[in-house]
Amino acid sequence: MAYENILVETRGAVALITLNRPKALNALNSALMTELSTALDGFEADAEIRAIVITGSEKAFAAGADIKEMQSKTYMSAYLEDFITSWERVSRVRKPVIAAVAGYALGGGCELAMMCDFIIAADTAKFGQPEILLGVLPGAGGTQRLTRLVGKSKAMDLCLTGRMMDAAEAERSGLVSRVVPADKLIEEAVAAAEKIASLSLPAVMLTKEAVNRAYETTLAEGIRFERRVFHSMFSTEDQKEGMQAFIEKRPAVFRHR
Ligand code: CO8
Repeated sequence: MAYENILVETRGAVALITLNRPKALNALNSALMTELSTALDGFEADAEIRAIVITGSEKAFAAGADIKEMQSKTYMSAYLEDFITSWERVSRVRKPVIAAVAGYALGGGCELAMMCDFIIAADTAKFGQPEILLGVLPGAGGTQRLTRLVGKSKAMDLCLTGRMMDAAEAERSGLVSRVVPADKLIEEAVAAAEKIASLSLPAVMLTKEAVNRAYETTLAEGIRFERRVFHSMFSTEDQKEGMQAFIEKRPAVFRHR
């Protein structure tokens, strides 16, 4: 499929999606988000793909939702079209998704990165929820996911002042998993994705599901879910192979089943 607002490529079992509206700092409009959803649908269904990286340009992961497209919306048009709900496809992807962020990740850009499983940031990255400066508030999970990730005080600071935080502050506060030199960002993110893609796909997908439970339920329920899933792992071929390989002191060859 030919895309106009994203670039897609595959590197073995890893899919790389690059947001590509350079003239608008990758501002997220409905055309781009529809293409992103279509690409994610395709990679989710493709058995050869076992991990996905989403990135932007050196200057911007994404500078937010497209303000020019959004500006004329009314309450009714936003409500009737359920504005943004269809933009959350990435949060429903079952395979692992890494955000590789350089430059601006603002507003919907920061929210999109937070919908991924984890964020690897270039040392040039700048995160923020500047919606308040536009007279609105974050609308794609910013007040919720950011608060869970960095805590109330910093989330309030960022959402109420609209200020940006740099990569070092983002790492310190738990928003990003690691910071790498900008010229190594894609290499590092793809290497992390390749590592994950080399592991047992059922174990990876169930690990993702179990970690996400931590955000949706009580500790006791989360532990119960983890225990049930852990028990079920003993039914997989990959568990037999992984443990046998350890005992035989050889690398495991997972068959993803
Ligand atoms: N929307 C539309 N166009 C944009 C956006 C945007 N969010 N950001 C930048 N652009 C455009 C500019 O208008 C400009 O276009 P033109 O050359 O035609 O005037 C071009 O990109 C380059 O931008 P600048 O000239 O402003 O570049 P600077 O380097 O001077 O500044 C900044 C970079 C600081 C990033 C600045 O562009 C900026 O502040 N952008 C807006 C950031 C913002 O407010 N983002 C929040 C938007 S609201 C939002 O995201 C709501 C969330 C909705 C949910 C989304 C679901 C995933």
